Amino acid sequence: MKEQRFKNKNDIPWKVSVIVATLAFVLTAGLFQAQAIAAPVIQEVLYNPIGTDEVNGDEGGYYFTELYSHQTVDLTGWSLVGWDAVLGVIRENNIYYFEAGTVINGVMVIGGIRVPEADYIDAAVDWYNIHTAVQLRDFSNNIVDALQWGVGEYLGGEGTPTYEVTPGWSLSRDEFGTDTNDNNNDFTAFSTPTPGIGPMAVAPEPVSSTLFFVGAATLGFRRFRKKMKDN
Ligand SMILES: [Ca+2]
Ligand SMILES: [Ca+2]
Ligand SMILES: [Ca+2]
Repeated sequence: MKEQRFKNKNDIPWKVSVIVATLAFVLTAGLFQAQAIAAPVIQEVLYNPIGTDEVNGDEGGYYFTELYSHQTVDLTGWSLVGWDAVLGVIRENNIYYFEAGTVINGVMVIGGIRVPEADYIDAAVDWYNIHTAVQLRDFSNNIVDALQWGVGEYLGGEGTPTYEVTPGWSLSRDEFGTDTNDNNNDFTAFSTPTPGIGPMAVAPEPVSSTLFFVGAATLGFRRFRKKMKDN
Protein backbone atom coordinates (compact mmCIF):
# COMPACT_ATOMS: atom_id res chain seq x y z
CA MET A 1 0.00 0.00 0.00
CA LYS A 2 2.60 2.51 1.07
CA GLU A 3 4.56 1.89 -2.15
CA GLN A 4 1.74 3.69 -3.98
CA ARG A 5 2.58 6.97 -2.31
CA PHE A 6 5.18 7.45 -4.99
CA LYS A 7 3.37 6.38 -8.13
CA ASN A 8 6.32 7.16 -10.29
CA LYS A 9 9.63 6.46 -8.58
CA ASN A 10 11.32 8.95 -10.88
CA ASP A 11 9.41 11.66 -9.03
CA ILE A 12 11.40 11.12 -5.89
CA PRO A 13 14.77 12.66 -6.89
CA TRP A 14 12.97 15.63 -8.41
CA LYS A 15 11.11 16.29 -5.19
CA VAL A 16 14.26 15.86 -3.16
CA SER A 17 16.05 18.40 -5.35
CA VAL A 18 13.33 20.95 -4.80
CA ILE A 19 13.25 20.36 -1.06
CA VAL A 20 17.02 20.52 -0.71
CA ALA A 21 17.35 23.58 -2.94
CA THR A 22 14.62 25.40 -1.03
CA LEU A 23 16.20 24.48 2.30
CA ALA A 24 19.63 25.59 1.09
CA PHE A 25 18.25 28.91 -0.11
CA VAL A 26 16.42 29.63 3.15
CA LEU A 27 19.40 28.68 5.29
CA THR A 28 21.86 30.66 3.18
CA ALA A 29 19.61 33.71 3.30
CA GLY A 30 19.37 33.31 7.06
CA LEU A 31 23.14 33.06 7.45
CA PHE A 32 23.73 36.14 5.35
CA GLN A 33 21.14 38.01 7.38
CA ALA A 34 22.85 37.04 10.64
CA GLN A 35 26.19 38.25 9.31
CA ALA A 36 25.03 41.52 7.84
CA ILE A 37 26.14 44.26 10.19
CA ALA A 38 24.47 47.42 9.03
CA ALA A 39 25.50 49.51 12.01
CA PRO A 40 28.16 49.53 14.73
CA VAL A 41 27.88 46.84 17.39
CA ILE A 42 29.06 46.52 20.96
CA GLN A 43 31.87 43.99 20.46
CA GLU A 44 33.36 43.65 23.95
CA VAL A 45 32.74 45.06 27.43
CA LEU A 46 34.79 44.88 30.63
CA TYR A 47 32.67 46.48 33.33
CA ASN A 48 34.02 44.92 36.53
CA PRO A 49 37.77 45.41 36.97
CA ILE A 50 39.74 43.50 39.57
CA GLY A 51 39.81 45.65 42.72
CA THR A 52 38.32 49.13 42.77
CA ASP A 53 36.41 50.01 39.65
CA GLU A 54 37.12 53.71 39.79
CA VAL A 55 40.24 55.26 41.34
CA ASN A 56 39.43 58.35 43.42
CA GLY A 57 36.18 58.67 41.54
CA ASP A 58 37.94 59.48 38.28
CA GLU A 59 38.63 57.46 35.13
CA GLY A 60 41.13 55.20 36.86
CA GLY A 61 39.97 51.61 36.68
CA TYR A 62 40.62 49.02 34.00
CA TYR A 63 37.23 49.01 32.33
CA PHE A 64 36.30 49.56 28.71
CA THR A 65 33.64 49.24 26.03
CA GLU A 66 34.77 48.21 22.55
CA LEU A 67 32.69 49.00 19.48
CA TYR A 68 33.08 47.66 15.97
CA SER A 69 31.80 48.77 12.60
CA HIS A 70 32.42 47.32 9.13
CA GLN A 71 31.37 50.66 7.65
CA THR A 72 32.26 54.27 8.27
CA VAL A 73 29.63 55.79 10.54
CA ASP A 74 29.46 59.32 11.92
CA LEU A 75 28.63 59.03 15.63
CA THR A 76 27.67 62.68 16.09
CA GLY A 77 24.73 62.74 18.50
CA TRP A 78 25.15 59.08 19.44
CA SER A 79 25.58 57.83 23.02
CA LEU A 80 26.39 54.82 25.16
CA VAL A 81 23.87 54.46 27.95
CA GLY A 82 23.89 52.41 31.17
CA TRP A 83 20.49 50.90 31.92
CA ASP A 84 19.33 49.59 35.31
CA ALA A 85 17.42 46.36 34.58
CA VAL A 86 15.85 46.26 38.06
CA LEU A 87 14.51 49.82 38.13
CA GLY A 88 14.03 50.12 34.36
CA VAL A 89 15.78 53.49 34.15
CA ILE A 90 18.88 55.04 32.62
CA ARG A 91 21.65 55.69 35.13
CA GLU A 92 22.42 59.39 34.73
CA ASN A 93 26.10 58.97 35.68
CA ASN A 94 26.48 56.28 33.01
CA ILE A 95 25.84 58.20 29.80
CA TYR A 96 28.70 58.68 27.36
CA TYR A 97 28.09 61.19 24.58
CA PHE A 98 30.25 60.86 21.48
CA GLU A 99 31.85 64.16 20.56
CA ALA A 100 30.53 65.82 17.42
CA GLY A 101 32.45 64.59 14.38
CA THR A 102 33.46 61.27 15.96
CA VAL A 103 33.70 58.67 13.21
CA ILE A 104 33.97 54.91 13.58
CA ASN A 105 35.46 52.61 10.96
CA GLY A 106 36.71 49.39 12.52
CA VAL A 107 37.44 49.14 16.25
CA MET A 108 36.89 51.89 18.82
CA VAL A 109 37.57 51.66 22.54
CA ILE A 110 36.21 53.93 25.27
CA GLY A 111 37.67 53.15 28.69
CA GLY A 112 39.51 54.16 31.85
CA ILE A 113 43.04 55.61 31.89
CA ARG A 114 44.54 52.21 32.67
CA VAL A 115 43.49 50.96 29.26
CA PRO A 116 46.31 51.93 26.84
CA GLU A 117 44.22 50.87 23.84
CA ALA A 118 41.44 53.33 24.71
CA ASP A 119 40.71 55.88 21.99
CA TYR A 120 38.59 57.90 24.39
CA ILE A 121 38.82 58.09 28.21
CA ASP A 122 35.65 58.50 30.26
CA ALA A 123 34.46 57.16 33.62
CA ALA A 124 30.89 57.11 32.30
CA VAL A 125 31.62 53.71 30.75
CA ASP A 126 32.37 52.12 34.12
CA TRP A 127 29.03 50.32 34.02
CA TYR A 128 27.46 48.81 37.14
CA ASN A 129 28.56 45.27 37.87
CA ILE A 130 25.11 43.74 38.30
CA HIS A 131 21.81 43.64 36.37
CA THR A 132 22.84 46.26 33.85
CA ALA A 133 22.57 46.83 30.13
CA VAL A 134 24.77 49.02 27.97
CA GLN A 135 22.95 50.46 25.00
CA LEU A 136 24.38 52.07 21.89
CA ARG A 137 21.93 54.77 20.83
CA ASP A 138 21.93 56.78 17.61
CA PHE A 139 21.22 60.51 17.15
CA SER A 140 17.47 59.80 17.30
CA ASN A 141 17.93 57.92 20.58
CA ASN A 142 17.07 54.60 18.88
CA ILE A 143 18.85 51.60 20.40
CA VAL A 144 21.18 50.29 17.70
CA ASP A 145 22.75 47.52 19.77
CA ALA A 146 22.64 46.48 23.42
CA LEU A 147 24.20 44.03 25.86
CA GLN A 148 22.74 43.07 29.24
CA TRP A 149 24.36 41.05 32.03
CA GLY A 150 22.26 39.83 34.94
CA VAL A 151 18.48 39.78 35.07
CA GLY A 152 15.97 42.33 36.27
CA GLU A 153 12.29 43.02 35.82
CA TYR A 154 13.12 45.13 32.78
CA LEU A 155 15.04 44.05 29.69
CA GLY A 156 17.51 46.58 28.34
CA GLY A 157 19.55 44.19 26.22
CA GLU A 158 18.76 41.84 23.36
CA GLY A 159 17.16 38.42 23.80
CA THR A 160 18.36 36.64 26.93
CA PRO A 161 20.86 38.49 29.16
CA THR A 162 24.25 36.93 29.87
CA TYR A 163 25.42 35.96 33.33
CA GLU A 164 27.40 38.48 35.38
CA VAL A 165 31.10 37.78 34.91
CA THR A 166 34.01 37.38 37.32
CA PRO A 167 35.98 40.61 38.05
CA GLY A 168 38.65 41.15 35.38
CA TRP A 169 36.79 39.12 32.74
CA SER A 170 35.14 40.65 29.71
CA LEU A 171 32.10 39.76 27.65
CA SER A 172 32.83 39.58 23.93
CA ARG A 173 31.24 38.60 20.64
CA ASP A 174 33.09 36.00 18.57
CA GLU A 175 35.87 36.74 16.07
CA PHE A 176 33.28 37.49 13.38
CA GLY A 177 31.29 39.96 15.47
CA THR A 178 28.25 37.69 15.13
CA ASP A 179 25.06 39.46 16.20
CA THR A 180 21.90 37.33 16.37
CA ASN A 181 20.28 39.84 18.75
CA ASP A 182 20.49 37.37 21.63
CA ASN A 183 23.08 38.40 24.20
CA ASN A 184 23.43 35.02 25.90
CA ASN A 185 23.97 33.39 22.53
CA ASP A 186 26.32 36.03 21.11
CA PHE A 187 28.59 36.88 24.06
CA THR A 188 31.17 34.74 25.84
CA ALA A 189 33.12 35.54 29.01
CA PHE A 190 36.87 35.89 28.42
CA SER A 191 39.57 35.82 31.11
CA THR A 192 41.93 37.67 28.75
CA PRO A 193 40.20 40.79 27.43
CA THR A 194 41.24 42.15 24.01
CA PRO A 195 40.57 45.91 23.89
CA GLY A 196 41.43 47.26 20.45
CA ILE A 197 41.31 43.84 18.77
CA GLY A 198 38.00 43.51 16.97
CA PRO A 199 36.53 40.89 14.70
CA MET A 200 38.00 40.02 11.29
CA ALA A 201 37.00 42.54 8.66
CA VAL A 202 35.75 39.83 6.31
CA ALA A 203 32.68 37.78 7.15
CA PRO A 204 33.12 34.01 6.78
CA GLU A 205 31.97 32.17 3.66
CA PRO A 206 28.64 30.57 4.54
CA VAL A 207 29.11 27.85 1.89
CA SER A 208 30.56 25.22 4.21
CA SER A 209 27.73 25.68 6.71
CA THR A 210 25.16 25.52 3.95
CA LEU A 211 26.68 22.34 2.58
CA PHE A 212 26.56 20.88 6.04
CA PHE A 213 22.84 21.61 6.28
CA VAL A 214 22.21 20.31 2.77
CA GLY A 215 24.15 17.17 3.65
CA ALA A 216 22.15 16.73 6.83
CA ALA A 217 18.89 17.23 4.91
CA THR A 218 19.90 14.66 2.29
CA LEU A 219 20.89 12.19 4.99
CA GLY A 220 17.55 12.79 6.71
CA PHE A 221 15.70 12.02 3.48
CA ARG A 222 17.71 8.84 2.92
CA ARG A 223 16.72 7.67 6.38
CA PHE A 224 13.13 8.56 5.61
CA ARG A 225 13.30 6.64 2.33
CA LYS A 226 14.94 3.66 4.05
CA LYS A 227 12.17 3.68 6.61
CA MET A 228 9.61 3.68 3.80
CA LYS A 229 11.37 0.71 2.25
CA ASP A 230 11.51 -1.13 5.58
CA ASN A 231 7.81 -0.63 6.01
CA1 LIG B 1 31.92 48.64 37.14
CA1 LIG C 1 22.34 43.45 18.09
CA1 LIG D 1 38.19 42.93 21.61
